[in-house]
Amino acid sequence: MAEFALRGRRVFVAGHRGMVGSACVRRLEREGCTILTVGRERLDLTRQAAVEAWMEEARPEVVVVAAARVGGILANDTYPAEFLYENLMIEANLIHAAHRVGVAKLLFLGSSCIYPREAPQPIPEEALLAGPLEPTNEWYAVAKIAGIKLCQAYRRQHGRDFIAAMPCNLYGPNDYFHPERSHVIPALLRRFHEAARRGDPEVVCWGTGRPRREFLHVDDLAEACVFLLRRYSDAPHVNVGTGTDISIAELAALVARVTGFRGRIAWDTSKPDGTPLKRMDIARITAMGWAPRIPFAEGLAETYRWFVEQERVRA
Ligand code: GFB
Repeated sequence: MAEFALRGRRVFVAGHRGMVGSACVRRLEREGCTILTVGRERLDLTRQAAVEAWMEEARPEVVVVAAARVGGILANDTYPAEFLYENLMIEANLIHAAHRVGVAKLLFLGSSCIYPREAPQPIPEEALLAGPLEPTNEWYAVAKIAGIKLCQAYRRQHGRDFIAAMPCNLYGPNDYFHPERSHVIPALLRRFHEAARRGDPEVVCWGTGRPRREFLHVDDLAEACVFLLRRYSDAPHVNVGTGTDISIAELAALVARVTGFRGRIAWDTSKPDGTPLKRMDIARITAMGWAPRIPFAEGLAETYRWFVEQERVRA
């Protein structure tokens, strides 16, 4: 397949202020393309007419759909309407508008939570829709599955080069470090950091600590996004991850070390565990020639330094 050239193209990164979108912008800056972004104060992506008008004016040739309502296990479980409605609207508006203005290439980003709760490990792309979803994030998952299907539908009916990538759990700079609403890494980095500074004897984490998760640094994902934009043009979605996982208890111990917390780690089992296992099979993307580069311990320490610096600036 001939490589899709990004140089000189008008590339719209939807969601450029988020962790994924900002990493894509940083990575695309090295590609010699014109990066288009728009803030939420100027464009509400859940409004179809506004999205269509913006796309007609901006005329992107490439679109990266990194905009989404995201959050950790508790946020997903607490705000099902927002997670389903907003994600459906954002992706439907962007994908349809991209078709209307004749976008040459679109990359849609989903999540490993699209797979059935009891999917075989490691999870191959073919496991999609083969069984019931994990209840804590089925709303988000259903929206993301619809996004994959929208890409496939526009490809099939209109010949559009719309592709989809499914990353595992992500972390890195520009993550959302909220104690309740965020994903496990930013939540624990904040909690352990604050406990270490106060000299608390104990930190409480959620669930049993037994679930296992696969974590990819967002800069590795951004590298994969550029790789797929250039080299991939097919209907099936593509898993993006490291192919390895760790237990949440192991993660908590690592976070304790990184943040200098020396006390006890306790587990609040009234909080949900979520999917027990969700390690992805990354054979498809590795066969194409992509591999993750950032070792987890290094990425975690760097993310912690980023967080500490943000806190210092804000104080
Ligand atoms: O990162 P997380 O919220 O996402 O939680 P999921 C991962 C695991 O960490 C769960 C445990 O087993 C949590 O119970 N955990 C322990 C904690 N302490 C904490 C804490 O303080 N905060 C959080 N958030 N978790 C999300 C989906 O599921 O994964 C999204 O809800 C998305 O839809 C994302 O797909 C990638 O991996 O469980």
